Amino acid sequence: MPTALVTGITGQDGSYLAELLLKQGYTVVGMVRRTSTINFDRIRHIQQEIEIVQGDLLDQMSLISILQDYRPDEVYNLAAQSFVPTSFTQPVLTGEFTALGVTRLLDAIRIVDPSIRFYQASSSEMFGKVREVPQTEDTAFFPRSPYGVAKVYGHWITVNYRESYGIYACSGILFNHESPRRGLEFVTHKITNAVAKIKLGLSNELRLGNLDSRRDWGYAPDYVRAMWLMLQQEEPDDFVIATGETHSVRDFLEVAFGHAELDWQEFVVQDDSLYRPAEVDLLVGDASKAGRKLGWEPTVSFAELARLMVKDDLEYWRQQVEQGLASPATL
Ligand code: NAP
Ligand code: F7E
Repeated sequence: MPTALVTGITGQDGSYLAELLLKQGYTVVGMVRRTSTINFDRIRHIQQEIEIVQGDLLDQMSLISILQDYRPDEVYNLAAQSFVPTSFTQPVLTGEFTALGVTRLLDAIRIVDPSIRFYQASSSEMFGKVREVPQTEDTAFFPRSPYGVAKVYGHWITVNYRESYGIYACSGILFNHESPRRGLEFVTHKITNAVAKIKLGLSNELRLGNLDSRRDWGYAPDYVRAMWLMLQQEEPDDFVIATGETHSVRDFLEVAFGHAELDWQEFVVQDDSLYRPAEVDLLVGDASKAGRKLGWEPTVSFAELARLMVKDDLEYWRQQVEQGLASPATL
């Protein structure tokens, strides 16, 4: 049975990827950083089936030791400081995790076993102020945040280790992908969580920043399938993964509030403090290369994505109310 090491296993994508790899018969090793309180919410249901090991992208020796101890066939590097606004307030830390962390891991692979296959979680944020529409693997990068800049570094160091040392290293340029497991600070989950609370009388306001920016939003479980497919090919390569559709934050509000039969305009307050120093206005990806070479296609539509997230948040908050943990009185 092959062994896969997943960094960032406690995150949205790490948890879905671990599920997929377990189904494929892999031994799954998840790297987690040391925290004073355990944050395994997204992997609790599979915790008994995976091996958890402590390590940190900031600590080179921890990476080398993990590779020596577990001898993985594949490494998926999903760990990062992934929230764009935090990258503006903590740009150096973001560079350490999200950029240099990739080099630390690639160098550990080069030292321990260069036959290990490597996946790097690159991002559509690298396109930033887009040079063409839609964006492909050949579109020039123009990042608009310290996060985007760090991901450009991670992308090119992955390409460089492939070319310099012959490592089977792939960079997946993934556009935004969401799910009920998405962090609550990201705009889709922030919205669907607010829809549920408003519907149940637990809240009456949602503060947001720029409603005009457009994103290509897909469903996270579809996107982790693409990661795995990239590492099963004869030759390593880089792929854009996207739905090919773009929608504004306003469109998402319309659909998400609509699913709960609410009018978003009655509840949304625009808050200047939530605007970013530099914005990415329009993203839409062309995943035709992934379609051709990997046989990959998205399966969940924009409206369905919003619906399933609203449904999950409604279920969560209903349970909280039933258990007396939340009530309209606390509004
Ligand atoms: P996420 O939910 O924010 O998860 C990030 C993971 O990285 C968490 O498990 C976190 O651990 C871990 N981590 C952070 N710093 C670390 C460090 N120094 N050492 C070890 N682990 C560390 O992100 P996601 O949405 O699953 O995204 C996965 C990856 O894809 C990220 O690299 C992200 O930048 C990239 N990406 C995401 C999207 C998207 O739309 N979701 C699109 C393109 C690319 P803790 O639980 O301890 O915080
Ligand atoms: O913002 C606007 C905001 O934070 C989307 C990460 O996974 O995807 C994600 O990055 C848009 C932006 O995602 C709020 O200005 C308005 O234009 O959900 P987001 P992101 O920045 O696109 C990429 C592909 C990654 O790689 C990243 O790791 O929504 N927006 N009002 C808001 N965004 C947030 N978070 N909160 C607001 O209140």
